[in-house]
Amino acid sequence: MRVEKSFCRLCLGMCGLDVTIGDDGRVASVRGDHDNPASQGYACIKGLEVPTALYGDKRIMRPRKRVGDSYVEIPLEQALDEIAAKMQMILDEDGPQSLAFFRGTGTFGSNVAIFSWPNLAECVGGQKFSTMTIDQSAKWVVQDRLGTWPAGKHPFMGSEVFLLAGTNPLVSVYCWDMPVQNPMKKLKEARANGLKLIVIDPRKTEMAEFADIHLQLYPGEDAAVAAGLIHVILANGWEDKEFCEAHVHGLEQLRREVAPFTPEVVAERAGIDADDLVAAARLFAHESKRGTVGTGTGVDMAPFPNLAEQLYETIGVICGRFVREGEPLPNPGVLIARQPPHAEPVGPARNFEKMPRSRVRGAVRLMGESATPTLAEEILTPGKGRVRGLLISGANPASAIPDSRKVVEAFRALDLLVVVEPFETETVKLADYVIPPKILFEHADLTFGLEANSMQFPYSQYTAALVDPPEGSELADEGYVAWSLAKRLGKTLTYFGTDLDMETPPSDDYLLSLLAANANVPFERIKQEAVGGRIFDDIPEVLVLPPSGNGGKFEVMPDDLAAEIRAFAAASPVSRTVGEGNEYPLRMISRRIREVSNTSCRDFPTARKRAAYNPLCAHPADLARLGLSDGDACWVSSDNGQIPAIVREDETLKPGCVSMTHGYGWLVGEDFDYEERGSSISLLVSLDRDCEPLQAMPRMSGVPVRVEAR
Ligand SMILES: Nc1nc2c(c(=O)[nH]1)N[C@H]1C(S)=C(S)[C@@H](COP(=O)(O)OP(=O)(O)OC[C@H]3O[C@@H](n4cnc5c(=O)[nH]c(N)nc54)[C@H](O)[C@@H]3O)O[C@H]1N2
Ligand SMILES: Nc1nc2c(c(=O)[nH]1)N[C@H]1C(S)=C(S)[C@@H](COP(=O)(O)OP(=O)(O)OC[C@H]3O[C@@H](n4cnc5c(=O)[nH]c(N)nc54)[C@H](O)[C@@H]3O)O[C@H]1N2
Ligand code: SF4
Ligand SMILES: [Mo]
Repeated sequence: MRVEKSFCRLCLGMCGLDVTIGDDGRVASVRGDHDNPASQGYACIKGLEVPTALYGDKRIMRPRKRVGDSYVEIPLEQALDEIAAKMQMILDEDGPQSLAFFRGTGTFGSNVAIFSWPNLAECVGGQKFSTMTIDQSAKWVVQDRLGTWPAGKHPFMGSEVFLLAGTNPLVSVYCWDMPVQNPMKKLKEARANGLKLIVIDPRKTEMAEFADIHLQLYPGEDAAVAAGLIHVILANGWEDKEFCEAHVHGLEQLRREVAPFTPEVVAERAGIDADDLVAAARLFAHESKRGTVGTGTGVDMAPFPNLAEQLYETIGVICGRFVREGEPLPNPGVLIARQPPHAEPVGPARNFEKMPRSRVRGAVRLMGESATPTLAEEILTPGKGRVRGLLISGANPASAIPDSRKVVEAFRALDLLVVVEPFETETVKLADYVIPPKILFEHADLTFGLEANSMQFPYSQYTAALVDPPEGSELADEGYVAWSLAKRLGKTLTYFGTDLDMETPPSDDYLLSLLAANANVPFERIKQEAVGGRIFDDIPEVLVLPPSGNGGKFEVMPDDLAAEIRAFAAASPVSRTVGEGNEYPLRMISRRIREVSNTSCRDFPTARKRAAYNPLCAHPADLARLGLSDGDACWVSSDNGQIPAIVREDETLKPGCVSMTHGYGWLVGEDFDYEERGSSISLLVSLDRDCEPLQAMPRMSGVPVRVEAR
């Protein structure tokens, strides 16, 4: 028996763990590491059950090849030979655009894997897809057309005020703008130091419980609320005039476009109180000087995501809520050494206008990625460049992409479907080849993903591989899969600008050392000193420099945004299309729960016990009107499909809104029992209608639905 330090990789929290390893060399149990300086003992229920992930009966132990409706196990090298031969055939016949590489949230589980698929796509010339374009693609659009401040926004810790819209980090352990490790502790510390919180969410969430002001809006009305906040700020002169003068372009256009969004108009549209809106604007812009805005999936999955996201960001911009000249960066960077930035914006690059648009639907490419909502159509639409081969890593798109009926139909039409995946999933059921990878404590890793995402202090953790893969298994290193496919195709794989030696397979440690090539702390020192997680407080401060004079300006009302805000103003407000007398009187929103992560961890013991199926949560007032009560069986229908559910009464929801957790159900077309596996809300969402035209983002929140007794 021995106890080793490591970290969980089931979500981006990367909580520090004490891992107890038995004499049989297997992980016996884990617990939160109280000595870890970032997560400070926290680990959620999923993390505590990782032995199930490693040794449960849903783990795939050996590579598979599909034969008809069944599969056979084959050696890894044979699988890689056959996959490479099929890739080559597609490349020869149709060119690189016919190969697509899809990366999902499971690659957060391995910081080598995060880069393997994009790097492989690049060396082959194939199309890159990821879950980002069914998640928070609006954030990429906004960076590209508003501009950015290289020194970053005000950090959460030390702020007087924070506005959080459409995010619930206390459950999701995920937010771009708030430290997420042990989020409750961080929140309580910040509150004790005087932080005031504004939460904008249709549900009184775990986060909203802590809010000083909670604006409980209808989903899809964020653009109205954000425009209303800007309207009140500008009307009262609460903006940072000096900052706007120096760094903002288009303020007068902004003032003009938000003029119609008076508190009364916004209150009526969004179903909130006009006084609360004004109070929120006052608290944020007039009564506080430090603190900014953070948004989550709620904003980016509802209608008008680009507009709403950009207006929220604009609130921080006009109030100048950025790390300024002479101030130190909150995180000088451990793995990603930060250069001293100048105190000025980088103006909008509008790169999305420069890349060729997609073959179908004309969707833009963001950060070099094709739009995932168009993937099914890319496969189903004949013609040159049709996607014929799809290689997936760390994702379960047969369930996670909305409109799974269409997605599954498309996946069945592929000539080659490969998935690198440790567990039985819907996508595995469809795959021609399945390669199971080493996971968690079976491979070395770094907390690179955490630092790249939200780490607001100089923290890093390294873990070596602690245990061997289970006996009798043949599991792949994810870096090796990408390397050996590239090698078989006669290509050279590049990691962070370094061409790999294509004769000797790279070790995980070598790939991690490339990841740390620009680190402030040498990789060898991180390996030695950060095994239990460490805050490197000896890294010199990085101070923000004076403006160089060559900076750009934030564009707060470009023409495309103006067109969007006018279209939004002309569209029917949700408050007038919700409720009795409408064909679909209710609005469905997402509901993340601690027991599962998207389609993952569904088979862990606690999830099976507490959350085997996903109930339809609704406010008692709505249930009374529907003649339904807690525990009743019901149907939920949208204009795209119908799913079974069981009702759960929930007073935290805004009346008119219902919620269900996504990632449940099973493969479309296969029989299963709702009480065993729940329902897939993906079936309610359309990939064709109600999409944001620019990047084809479907309406995944605020979906109009009807609920009836079953
Ligand atoms: N209706 C609706 N649909 C949604 C959402 C919603 O809110 N509502 N949310 C959307 C969002 S935000 C996202 S990001 C997507 C998520 O979409 P996906 O990323 O496709 O969903 P996950 O279930 O997280 O899939 C991760 C997969 O990686 C596997 N995995 C775990 N560890 C490893 C590893 O170490 N290596 C590899 N290779 N694989 C591993 C897991 O077993 C799992 O099958 O779903 C989206 N779908
Ligand atoms: N336990 C668990 N953790 C997870 C995941 C999981 O599935 N389970 N998924 C992971 C992934 S892939 C991601 S991307 C992150 C997401 O992390 P978050 O963005 O924090 O996701 P949620 O917790 O779903 O919070 C979204 C909030 O938006 C609200 N909302 C819905 N519609 C609207 C709207 O129109 N406007 C506004 N203002 N709010 C709205 C919802 O009520 C909800 O409270 O979480 C990650 N962490
Ligand atoms: S929050 Fe839970 S699943 Fe995420 S890293 Fe921590 S223990 Fe793992
Ligand atoms: Mo996500």
